[in-house]
Amino acid sequence: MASKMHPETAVIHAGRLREPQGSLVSPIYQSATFVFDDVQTGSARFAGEQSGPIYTRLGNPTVAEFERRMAHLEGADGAVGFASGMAAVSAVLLGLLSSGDHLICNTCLYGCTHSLVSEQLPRFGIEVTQVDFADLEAVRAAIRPSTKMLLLESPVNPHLAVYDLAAVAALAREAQLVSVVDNTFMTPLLQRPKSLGIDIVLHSATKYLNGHGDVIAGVVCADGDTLELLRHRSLKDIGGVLSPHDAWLILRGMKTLALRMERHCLNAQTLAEFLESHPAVTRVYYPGLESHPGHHLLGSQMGAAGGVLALELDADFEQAVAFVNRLKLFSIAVSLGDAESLVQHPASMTHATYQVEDRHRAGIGDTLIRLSAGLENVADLLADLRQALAPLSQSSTLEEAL
Ligand code: 4LM
Repeated sequence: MASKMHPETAVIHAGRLREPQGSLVSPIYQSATFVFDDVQTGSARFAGEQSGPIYTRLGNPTVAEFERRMAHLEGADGAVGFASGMAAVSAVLLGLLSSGDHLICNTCLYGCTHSLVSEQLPRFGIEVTQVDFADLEAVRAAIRPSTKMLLLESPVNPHLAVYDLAAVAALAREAQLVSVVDNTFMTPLLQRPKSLGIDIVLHSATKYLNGHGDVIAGVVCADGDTLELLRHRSLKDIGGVLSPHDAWLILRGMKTLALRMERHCLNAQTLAEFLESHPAVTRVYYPGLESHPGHHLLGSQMGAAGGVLALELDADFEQAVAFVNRLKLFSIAVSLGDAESLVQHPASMTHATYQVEDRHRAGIGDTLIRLSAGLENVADLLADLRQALAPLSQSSTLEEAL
């Protein structure tokens, strides 16, 4: 039954907890520890000879329901929930790489993933090379005998570059490397990297999966022995455990994921088309636009273009800041994938972790502005953008007249 479910059904039903009272909605197992009938039972559970909960850092029924649902949706053997998206990223890197290993990752990544790979991993003797994954020959050339893993996001935070994941997976397989994709911007409803040959898929569940801006969480979907390493090394020993209450909130949020993604994508597409045609806007970054270099991957790699877009204005830094400050309906806040539309300035916020040269090399301009299209009526969002852009188009009309 489970494997035949459509994704819209699976976000509601896959891996459901069978609860003895028959409650429709799964209860929250809000307990740090679990009672054993006798010492033999406890010992058998610790030894892995008997299944059953022990202690929530080692596994919890509510968290396990979220993990089963995610594993089903991503087409993985299993999944492991973590306390944040960064806990999920670090669980993969610290759990699977060792001193002397080499990692190749994209030049542009979420700001804290960038600081994790560029500042923290070298402290543990893990070497890192950052390469633009648009150039797979450059990725191939960066491979060394000690290279173990490829890591990228697609679409990339914050400028929505898109990479050919099937080609990345083929390269990883050929060179016997583990491929890891951060699928946060897409969710498994819009992109399933494992179906393209990628080994490990992770998410910040803080974003679309939960969707309501009230939880910080992460999840890693993987197969076989890797799952065991993530559970035992990363979760048990490093300890970034997802709380049962937060897992329950994400499960509740996920029931509307399909509906929400549809509206996020529709709103983002409408905003991107409006902005692209506006005289005060010089560039719009959104894979749903024909002008986007990754547009051809829509419909094959990606089911839709997602709810995040970015733009550059025909304006200097102060004017760009003033534009953002004029927005009323878009809240100035980091994060994405919430019901509320959000706007932020990557260079000084989500990607402020970059050295200026590295940020420019990653394609993140000083005046780049990122929007997360929420679930509001798009006419209201358009009106907000229009009023905030108006002073800029008035000045460009004036310049043209002079
Ligand atoms: C943001 N992003 O961009 P936690 N992977 C990706 C992300 O965008 C993020 C994380 C991991 C933003 C947060 C402030 C692609 C986060 C990290 O924040 O640790 O759940 O996820 O606005």
